[in-house]
Amino acid sequence: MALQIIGSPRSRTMRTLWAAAELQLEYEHLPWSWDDPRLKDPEFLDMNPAGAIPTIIDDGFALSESLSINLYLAKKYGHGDPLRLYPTSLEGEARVWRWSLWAQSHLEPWVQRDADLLLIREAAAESSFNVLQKSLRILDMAISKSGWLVNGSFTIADLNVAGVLSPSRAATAGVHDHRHVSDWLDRCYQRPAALAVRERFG
Ligand SMILES: N[C@@H](CCC(=O)N[C@@H](CS)C(=O)NCC(=O)O)C(=O)O
Repeated sequence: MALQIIGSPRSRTMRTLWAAAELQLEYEHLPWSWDDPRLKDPEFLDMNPAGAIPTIIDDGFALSESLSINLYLAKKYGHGDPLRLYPTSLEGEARVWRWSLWAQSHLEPWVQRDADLLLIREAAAESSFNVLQKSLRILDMAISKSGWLVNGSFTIADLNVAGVLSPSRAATAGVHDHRHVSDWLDRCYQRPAALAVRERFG
């Protein structure tokens, strides 16, 4: 097969699959996802140091960057009748570049924002989970002494801390790894007033 297109259609590879369809090209499609470990193999990084999709191999020539791939494919296969995807004049070609570079610099940053936000969210979640575990260890130690936070009996301190933690949050907070906290939280939420208010207000 002369042309290979590497990349899942659920990625920027869709741009290249679309161009290939417009150009009526035959190709072999390798639908690797953006997180496919093969993208970080040394042989792949030799072709595309960014380790990203789309990447094409056309008769042994490897190229990445979706818009440059499309310019290449259109120039190679799409400048004659009836396709006319690539202008034949110098000026027409310059305008095609102009709009492609404009999209890359003025629209693409907004597209990239989604991926960046995902990474930021993951990093923030990991960091706050670590802080949470440290806080739960502190709480566990405090409760281990008398079973409650202040004066050896239930006070508004227990209500406030248990109220912030709440059973639904506790389920995802890893509270069960902290034996005293887990037991104390159950005792707090089993109190008649806690049961009654949850029964009434859901
Ligand atoms: N500017 C590049 C962006 C390529 C890119 O970031 N592709 C994503 C998938 S849409 C990817 O493969 N990410 C994996 C990585 O960067 O490790 C293009 O237009 O092709």
